[in-house]
Amino acid sequence: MRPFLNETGRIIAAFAFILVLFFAGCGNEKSEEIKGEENAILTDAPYVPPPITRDYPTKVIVNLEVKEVVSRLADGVTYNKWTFGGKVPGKFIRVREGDLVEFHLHNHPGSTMLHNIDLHAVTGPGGGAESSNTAPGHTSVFSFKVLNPGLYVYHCATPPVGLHIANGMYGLILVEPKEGLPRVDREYYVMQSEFYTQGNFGDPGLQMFDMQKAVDENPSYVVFNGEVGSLLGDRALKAGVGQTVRLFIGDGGPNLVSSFHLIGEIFDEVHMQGGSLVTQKNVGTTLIPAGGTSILQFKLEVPGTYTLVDHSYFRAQSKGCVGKLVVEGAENKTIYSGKQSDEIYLGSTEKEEGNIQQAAPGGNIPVGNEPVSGKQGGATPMDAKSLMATGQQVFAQNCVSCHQTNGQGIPNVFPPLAKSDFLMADKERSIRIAMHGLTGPVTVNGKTYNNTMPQLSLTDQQIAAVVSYIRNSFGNKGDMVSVEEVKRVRGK
Ligand code: HEC
Ligand SMILES: [Cu+2]
Repeated sequence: MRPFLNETGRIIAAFAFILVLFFAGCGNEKSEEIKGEENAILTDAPYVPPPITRDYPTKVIVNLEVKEVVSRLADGVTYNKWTFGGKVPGKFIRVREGDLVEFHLHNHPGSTMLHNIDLHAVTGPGGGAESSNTAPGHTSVFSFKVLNPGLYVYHCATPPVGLHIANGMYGLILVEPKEGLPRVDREYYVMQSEFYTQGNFGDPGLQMFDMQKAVDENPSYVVFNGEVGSLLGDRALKAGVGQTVRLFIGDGGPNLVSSFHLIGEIFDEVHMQGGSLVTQKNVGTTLIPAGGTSILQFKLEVPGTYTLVDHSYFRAQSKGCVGKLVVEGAENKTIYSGKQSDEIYLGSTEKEEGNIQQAAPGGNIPVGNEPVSGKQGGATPMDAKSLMATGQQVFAQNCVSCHQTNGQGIPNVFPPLAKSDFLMADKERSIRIAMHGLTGPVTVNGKTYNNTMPQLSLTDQQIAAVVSYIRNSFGNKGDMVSVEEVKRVRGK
């Protein structure tokens, strides 16, 4: 009798059998069976629920309460925030790819509005919005299977949607991939957003929503985690040298895109727009869309304070969008030295002229009309031109913040140096002021100032330069001050 299959036939059969097993295996993997149930752990920013250790999907029950609460927006400033869970941004939700989420949205009986939730992690119409429309004092329940791993924004989508978002209704949901995320030492939750208030930035009291500013996309506040200073002082994020940090960043908007930057650090890995892949490495500033996210990971090599900003800089400088990460641990001077020296720099043209002079036959040619004479105890003697150049720099670094660019001062606060009768009347006194600062009432050009100028710890050479400079700038005309004169005043 012939064998049922010849040899080739047997090989083909075996191969087909393996293929069948393979596809069966794949199929199995795709539809992992949901086992058991658990209540989601929810956290307020900047904290994140612990990583998921399960290697199977489960039913996750989320209970989230919408509440309208008057709370701090900045020092002395409050706002009626509409919240998912009592704070802005809303609670962080962490689930695993394949989980079945049973969402219970509670609207507090004290609410004035209907609210709902649109989670960008949902596959289904409205991201859950229609199924979750909830009147004050009601609870809605709906379920969804999280099919796509990634970091997603959720927000209220009750019309007018912009208003509900502007009042604080947004948060993040992380869908961890099946294989989990690589372990890191610290994870934090930071969400940027804007507030449109009728008052300007810092105007005290309870602030009302300003529709026109919102339409114009001109917020009074741009903040991290719902208020100015949420990540400053005691509330700064913390980490240690050698640690790896992961930031789950979101942008609630409602309008602005964030150019997110961490001053002094580089993002080693970026999941652009919060997707499941590391899409870029070694990034300085990353874009986060309104209603979008980013996952950023970096290792800290050097201790110190690092600053989180939206690099659209006036948002950081004038609207509150700034936070800190404080890193403790041992210095590593080979990576970052800190300041190694601070020397006087006279500008390249000065130097070149100096070289030419030295090369010129017949010795030094004095530059400027009032050379400052003398043996100055080791310090390089400075001529008038050098004194003025150095003085200008000392002024720019030490005085301009108060006395202003053209020495005009600020009315009632900082007296003018420009055409100041007080300054020009007494050279020695002006040296003493640059040396020790000044406090108590002074009259400058007929106006009385009673404020304090701090001691600035300048060297004698810097003092000679800056006093020479201010006495010969901004319309002032006087004689130069030598280092010797400064030393004499110091000795008194
Ligand atoms: C932090 C602000 C601040 C800085 C920085 C500062 N000053 Fe002043 N300065 C003041 C104030 C305030 C007064 C008036 C003090 C008072 O009321 O007693 C003053 C007064 C003076 C006066 C006398 C009043 C006048 O207008 O002639 C001189 C001169 C002067 N400063 C020079 C300097 C120089 C030079 C520097 C930089 C090296 C400097 N100041 C840096 C705040 C400052
Ligand atoms: Cu709402």
